[in-house]
Amino acid sequence: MNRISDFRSDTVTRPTPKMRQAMAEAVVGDDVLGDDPTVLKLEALAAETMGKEAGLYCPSGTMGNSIAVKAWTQELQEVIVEARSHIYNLESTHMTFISRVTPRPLPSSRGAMDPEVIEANIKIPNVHTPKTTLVCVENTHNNHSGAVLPLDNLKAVRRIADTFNLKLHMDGARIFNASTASGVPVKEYAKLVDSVMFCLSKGLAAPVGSMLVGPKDFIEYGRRLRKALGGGMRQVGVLAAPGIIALTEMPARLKDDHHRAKTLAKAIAGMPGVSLDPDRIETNIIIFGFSHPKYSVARFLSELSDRGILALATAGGIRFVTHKDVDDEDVERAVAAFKEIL
Ligand code: TLP
Repeated sequence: MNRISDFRSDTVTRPTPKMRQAMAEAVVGDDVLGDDPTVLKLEALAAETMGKEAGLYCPSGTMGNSIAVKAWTQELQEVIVEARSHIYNLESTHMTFISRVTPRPLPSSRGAMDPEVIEANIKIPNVHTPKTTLVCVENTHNNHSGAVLPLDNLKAVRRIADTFNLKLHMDGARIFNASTASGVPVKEYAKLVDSVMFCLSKGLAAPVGSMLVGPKDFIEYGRRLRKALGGGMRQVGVLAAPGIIALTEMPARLKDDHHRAKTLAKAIAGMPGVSLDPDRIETNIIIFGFSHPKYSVARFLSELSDRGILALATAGGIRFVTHKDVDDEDVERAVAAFKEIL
């Protein structure tokens, strides 16, 4: 079979043999009844890792974010989001559909919103306007090419949130990538926000699942919301077991993904049609603009695919993501395909 180098996302990572073994051997109960020991262990571990009171195992990152927004808000309220954030653009409008709140998208510098602009957009309710009650930040920022949210910016946003009595939620789908790149421990990020959602099923390679962590009463209410959204699962310890391995053993290897992303970015920057500054690649996501006289984005992706290289079109151009299941040879194959086509 011809080799496929799959750079579409770190969501494509397959469970490791150790994860599959753990799935086979997982001790399970009924998690809706609250007695699946493996899920309880994962939830406690997630809370402890982030320095929060409690954790909730969710089927997806989207559900974790949906629960957080719903738990922190009420109807007739407004939520400040970053204009290119995943929670605003890529989660099927759950803010309006589930929480019935208005998202207020704000511009940013590579995912970091200006605290003064946030402050200027906080609404005091009157008969015309909703009340602002929540700010959502994303770290790393997917659509800003995996940019790490600067700690100083997060601290400044926290100060605004405290001043105006707002909650602060972090979509930390890739918070371990952020921590790996910046050297800032995940707990440092987490202590500046009220809740964090992070994914086990991206670079950490678990087959399924994301964690929501925060205060105990928030998570207790979140558990009810998860059930209402159809996310209560029964013998789900079989999925939590690889999640424990993801959380404890997989963060250490993310630096390899970052290194490969940098190598790939340096090699393709400057090729005809590619607009990319490799210095901006901090983690495992490369987004580059593509404009070529001969190839549209779709045509170029199809040429790559013909050579066994998979990537995705995105708002800013084309996205390549490095992860556990692409190695140095895959990077070399991708670079060779670029050279051949362009
Ligand atoms: N991102 C996916 C796609 O939806 C784009 C990907 O391939 O990167 N927050 C962030 C920052 C994300 O990147 C994602 C998934 C989610 C939340 C949602 O996670 P899931 O897919 O588990 O619902």
